Amino acid sequence: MFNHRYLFIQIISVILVAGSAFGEAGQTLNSVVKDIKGKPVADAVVYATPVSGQVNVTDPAPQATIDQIDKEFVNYVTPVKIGTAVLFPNSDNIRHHVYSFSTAKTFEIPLYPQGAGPSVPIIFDKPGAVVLGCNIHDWMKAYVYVVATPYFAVTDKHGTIRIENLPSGEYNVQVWHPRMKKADKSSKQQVRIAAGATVTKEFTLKLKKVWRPLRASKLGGGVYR
Ligand SMILES: [Cu+2]
Repeated sequence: MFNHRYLFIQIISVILVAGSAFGEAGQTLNSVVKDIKGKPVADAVVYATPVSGQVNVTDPAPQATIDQIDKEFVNYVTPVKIGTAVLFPNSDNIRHHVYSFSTAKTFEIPLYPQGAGPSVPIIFDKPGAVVLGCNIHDWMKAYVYVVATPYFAVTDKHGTIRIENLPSGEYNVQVWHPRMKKADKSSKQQVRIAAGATVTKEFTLKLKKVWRPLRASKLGGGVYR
C-alpha cells in the first residue's frame, strides 16, 4: 500500500540533507602571498586549522606522489596532512637516491632506477618541514610540509591559493615557505568564515636569499649524471 506519510517524510529529509550539504559547501578561503616588495610568491603553503581543533577526517589514508623528472623533484613543495603516505617514483632513466635529515621525518631511499620506486611509501607522521635531497644530484631539492589539517594549498606563480568547501567556523590561517624568515605574527591570522562566505587573506613574507647548488649546465658539455 502506498504510504503518503512515509513519502512526505522522505522528501523532507532529502531537502534537509541537501540543504545542510549546500550550507557546508559554500565556504571558500582565498589567499595572496607576496614578498615585501609586493611580488607574488609561488610555492608557499597556506593552511587553515580549525580553532576548535576539530578536523573532519574524511580521508583516513591520504596519499601523495613526488616524482623525479629530468633530475628535479616534481613538485618542489608538497603540502600534506599528517599521516599521508608519499610515493617517490623515478621517471628518469638514471638512478636517484632520496634522503631527508629533517627532524619531522628522517629517511633514505637508496639508489633506485627508473620506475615506480619503492613499493612501501614514506609516511609523514609529524608536523613540520621536511627537506628532500638526492645524494647524486646536489641541486635536487624539494620540500614536504606536513600540517595537522586537511585544509591546505600551495601558491601558484601569481601567489594565490583557493581552498574550497571548508566547514564554516573559526580558523588559524598560516603560511609557510622554504625561504621564509622565522615565522612571526604576520604569518598567522585568525579568521572567521561564516556560512556561505568567501574570505580573502593576504600574507607578506620576508624571504631569505639562499644559496642553492647550481644545476650542471646542459650546454656546457660538462659531465654529469
Ligand atoms: Cu638524483
